Amino acid sequence: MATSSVWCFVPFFVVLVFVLILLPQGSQHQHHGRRNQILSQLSSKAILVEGWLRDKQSTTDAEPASSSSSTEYYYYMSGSGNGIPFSPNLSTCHPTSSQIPDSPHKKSHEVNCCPASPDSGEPIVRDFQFPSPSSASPVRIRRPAHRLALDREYLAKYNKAVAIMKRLPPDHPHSWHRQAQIHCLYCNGAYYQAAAAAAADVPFMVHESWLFFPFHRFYVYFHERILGKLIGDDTFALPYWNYDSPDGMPIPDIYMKGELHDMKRATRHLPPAPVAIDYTPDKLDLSDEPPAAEQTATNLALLYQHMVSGASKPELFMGCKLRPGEDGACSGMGTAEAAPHNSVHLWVGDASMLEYEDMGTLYAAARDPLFFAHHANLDRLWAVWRRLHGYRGSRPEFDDPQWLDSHFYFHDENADLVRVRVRDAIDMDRFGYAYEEVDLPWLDARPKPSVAPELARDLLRAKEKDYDNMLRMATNKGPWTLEETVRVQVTRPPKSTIKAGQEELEEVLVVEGISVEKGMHAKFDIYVNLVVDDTAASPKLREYAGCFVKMKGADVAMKGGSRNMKVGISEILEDLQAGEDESIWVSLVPRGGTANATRVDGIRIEYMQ
Ligand SMILES: [Cu+2]
Repeated sequence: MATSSVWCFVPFFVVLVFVLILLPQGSQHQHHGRRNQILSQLSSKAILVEGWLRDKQSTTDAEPASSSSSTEYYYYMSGSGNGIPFSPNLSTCHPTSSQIPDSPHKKSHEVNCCPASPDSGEPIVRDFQFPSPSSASPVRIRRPAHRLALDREYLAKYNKAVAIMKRLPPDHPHSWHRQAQIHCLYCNGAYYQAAAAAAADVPFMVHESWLFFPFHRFYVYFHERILGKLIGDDTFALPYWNYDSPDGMPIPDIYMKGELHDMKRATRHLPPAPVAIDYTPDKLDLSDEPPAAEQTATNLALLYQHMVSGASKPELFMGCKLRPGEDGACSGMGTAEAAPHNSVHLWVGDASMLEYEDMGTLYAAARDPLFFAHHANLDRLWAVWRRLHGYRGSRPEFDDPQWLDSHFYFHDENADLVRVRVRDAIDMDRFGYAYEEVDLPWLDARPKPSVAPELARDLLRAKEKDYDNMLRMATNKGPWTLEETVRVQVTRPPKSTIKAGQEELEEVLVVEGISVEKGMHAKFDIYVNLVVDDTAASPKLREYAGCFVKMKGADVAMKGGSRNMKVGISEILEDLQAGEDESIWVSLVPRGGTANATRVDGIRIEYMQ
């Protein structure tokens, strides 16, 4: 084993020597820092590679790994982000800011989520292994939180586990503090990417891309096992906040007391108010808060669009294909990350706090115990989405090694630092937990058009004349500031460009180059062929295609800081009888008080396989 390890390092050192020779010799000053940076990247990587090899050879029952050690070496040889795995460099942990100084509205504030003794000083104990199904450990059943109010035995256990966690020394990997900081580390850009030397200072982020669901699955999984370990109960399971069922929409009562309570929440959203999955932040006029029944209907209709109709393809549901380095950067959240994820975070957070703490901002969200119930439900919705869209077992949404071999690090219930890969996140059944089944009322909540399609056609034609001298001239190219609704006529690509296998193609509306002033949250809704007034428009109408929601603190964006939002519209066009039209009207309707901080570059249509 020792001999083979040595041989495996040969290519690494050859490349190291090459890198040193090839680094430009001119302007020494400038390059010196860069070179040191690269060197430190390489040496920290060497430690990881060593750990990787050791594990490969010492474990026989490990998952068959498609990412071989040679793939790891490929990092240095390619220098590009194509086809290589993607991970954070733990040795680069640094303080970051939650709000950025150039915001005229708010001051920046430094956030340091790094542990006092860095994780990079710890050995990677092993690669993730599933709990053995043959062992005596039973399946943990995650139940809907709103049904647990009377289960005293369970509540006592859950509260006790959280209490122990909160009293651990703050630097212990199992402490409540460190558990919450994980979100800050991976979401506020506290690590740089490890993938390529060229990416030395590109932040590693798990939101607004295809990493969102896999990362949070592991996060909740380890948190749950640690809680169980602290009370010596290997059946302990977290509850889930079942806000996609009418009875489960308010903040569950069990999170209103004891260790599960958090003071920093919006007081006007406490029970029995149902969650507003279409939440409009900064709404000052409380008098027009919809009745509970109406809010419930809105939530279900929105979920239908975000889970089914608008999310028929993995990229639409899960987010854009993030790759290493600046060139591989993308920032495009999936439909479910916009809402319910972001919208529910903002709805729970305390709007009187600078950043809507705790839940409304990334760095602080996981300080609220409700965070884990929120994310357990998202985890469950991912599993439901897979079932609905034909992804069974370990069939991946993206058959792409870059995604499958992307990895993160967590402390497990034994406080060992473990490396987890996206490919291991896919098949939920192997994790030893399951969700208690509930009805999915949103499956039947397919909305109806606001007016009969024939009438809508006439109304749109009349509007077309109105807009003739305005936006039609601007075609579909911005930029626009969303101070008011932007209405644009978007030409559909000619049918002749659609290739074979037409049934499988989804027509996708792409809102491009969304930029939000740093430090601000933002929301706008997207409608197709909207004929009613903006104030009457809601997700209960078939014309609703989706929304864009940005949480506070989600500012360490990718290159250029701009984002895309993609939503599927094939079924909407069918229901609006607009499937044969050459163009459609798209409305971006700003919601909340921060629209003047939101800009959009353009809107187009693409077809997605
Ligand atoms: Cu979250």
